[in-house]
Amino acid sequence: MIVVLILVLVVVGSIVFHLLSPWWWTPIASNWSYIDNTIVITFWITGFVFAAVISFMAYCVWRFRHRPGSTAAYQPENKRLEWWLAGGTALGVSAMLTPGLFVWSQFVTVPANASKVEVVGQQWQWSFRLPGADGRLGRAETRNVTSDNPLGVDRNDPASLDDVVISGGELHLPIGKPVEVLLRSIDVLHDFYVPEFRAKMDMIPGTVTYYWFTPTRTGTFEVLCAELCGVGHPQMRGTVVIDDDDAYRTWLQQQPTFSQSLASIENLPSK
Ligand SMILES: [Cu+2]
Repeated sequence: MIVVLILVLVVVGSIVFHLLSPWWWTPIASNWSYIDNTIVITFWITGFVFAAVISFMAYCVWRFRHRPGSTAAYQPENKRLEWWLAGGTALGVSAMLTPGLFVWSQFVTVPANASKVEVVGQQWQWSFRLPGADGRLGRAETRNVTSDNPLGVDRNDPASLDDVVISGGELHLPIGKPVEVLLRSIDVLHDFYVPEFRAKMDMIPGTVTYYWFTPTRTGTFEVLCAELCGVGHPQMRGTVVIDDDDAYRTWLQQQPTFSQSLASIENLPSK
């Protein structure tokens, strides 16, 4: 009887813990409520299956407990039951996977009016690059990386010169405007993750991955690296600030362009 009680407590305790848990999601700050919806669907399905399986176990332990004189029946096959189980499992798995396919296609279909921002991961800091007045990011290559040019921006590409490079600092973005995030790594795998944006993606050396989102709330948000990238991985934090339009413009005007930073480095007396 004690086993039955423990099994029932496991079910009830898990549901109560889920409902009362203090470790729920951070309040959302982007358009990706669809991603939350898919996770909620998964919680419902896995939660229902978990509760059903454990409750069935509890029932069997109680119903088929040992009684003197009763013997076990042996039933090696039951076609009907197997069809039900296989069909039910297929249905549950499809219900969990299908919404994800729709959300994924939205996640990587960038709206035409999205502005661009480049995020560069390296052991163990975040850097950012904005396209500047021409709206275009200049070419960048890991082989161009030097201490003066930490993102490897191509100096010979005219589109690079007005780019705004933020090396190891804060990224600001305006509220309510869709932004395409272009992800690059100059050493190992990283993953750009801001929990409030509900969006993340791996950054792979040698290629550019991307997604988009629209910030829906002003505030300061912490960037985490969501891909184990070496001993400094837990310290690989950054900051994204979502501003209203005025504050964003003020901030942007204070940022030096790539050509201005190059000029100030070349004018240093030590060079
Ligand atoms: Cu990392």
